[in-house]
Amino acid sequence: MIKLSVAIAGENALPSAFVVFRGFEHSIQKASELGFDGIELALKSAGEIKGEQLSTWLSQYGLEVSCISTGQVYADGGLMFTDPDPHRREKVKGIFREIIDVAADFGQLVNIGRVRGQIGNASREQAENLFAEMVASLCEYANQKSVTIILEPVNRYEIDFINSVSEGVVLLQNLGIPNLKLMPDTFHMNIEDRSIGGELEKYISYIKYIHFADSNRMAPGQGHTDFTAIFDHLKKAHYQGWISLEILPKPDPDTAASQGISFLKPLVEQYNLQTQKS
Ligand code: LER
Ligand code: MN
Repeated sequence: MIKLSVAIAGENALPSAFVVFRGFEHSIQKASELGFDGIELALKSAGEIKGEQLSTWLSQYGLEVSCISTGQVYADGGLMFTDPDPHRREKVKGIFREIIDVAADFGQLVNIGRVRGQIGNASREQAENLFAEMVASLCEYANQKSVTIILEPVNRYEIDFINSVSEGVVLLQNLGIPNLKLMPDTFHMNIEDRSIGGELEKYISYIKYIHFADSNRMAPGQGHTDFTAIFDHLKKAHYQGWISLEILPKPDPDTAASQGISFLKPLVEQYNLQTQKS
């Protein structure tokens, strides 16, 4: 079964936070009214939200947390796993541990996107070692709490390593950590990968969660990505899990979200009907 989610953040999220709606309660209500099954919580720190309050809103509006995403940890102070400064790496590790604690109660998935950082002036080997060290430590912590960490390949114009899904797969194969999986994003895949549906199908065993945005980062249906073909590949691969709408809030958040859900809902309903039968 596929469930649909939408990316949201708190009211004080940075302008660069990559979400459709802002303000936790408002966003949860909107997502519920539009017919989403869940919300993807974009946090800069665990302190932004109280668990009890979140539980109340989720049960009031009948939604789940699909995952906690962490792009703002990077955007908010430039913290990153590959920072050469050990103090800054400790800081980002602490923030991530607290976010993992939240995910233990909500969603059991935490993403690593841009926060992996850049290679920058370091060597690739140096950056990859720092990245691997941080990921191993965080996955060990997350494993005790039944949380899976999902690494997002991000296109070359935003980050300078782990751009394609196939690169992500090689990295996962090298690291061999059971609770480290991939979170492909169709927008980045359109730039970096050989194909979208084909690669998703090929690497499905590494994939735990998918971001959906069209080629222009608008709602699916507003660009030239062939989502029907993507669903066909996911069906062949028996994908079960979340698809999360991570799009530009344009022309405005309400329009973007309703364009997204009205395009995706019939495809997901059909998918779920057909996959239940088979
Ligand atoms: C985060 O999920 C993402 O896709 C990044 O491109 C945000 O800039
Ligand atoms: Mn994404």
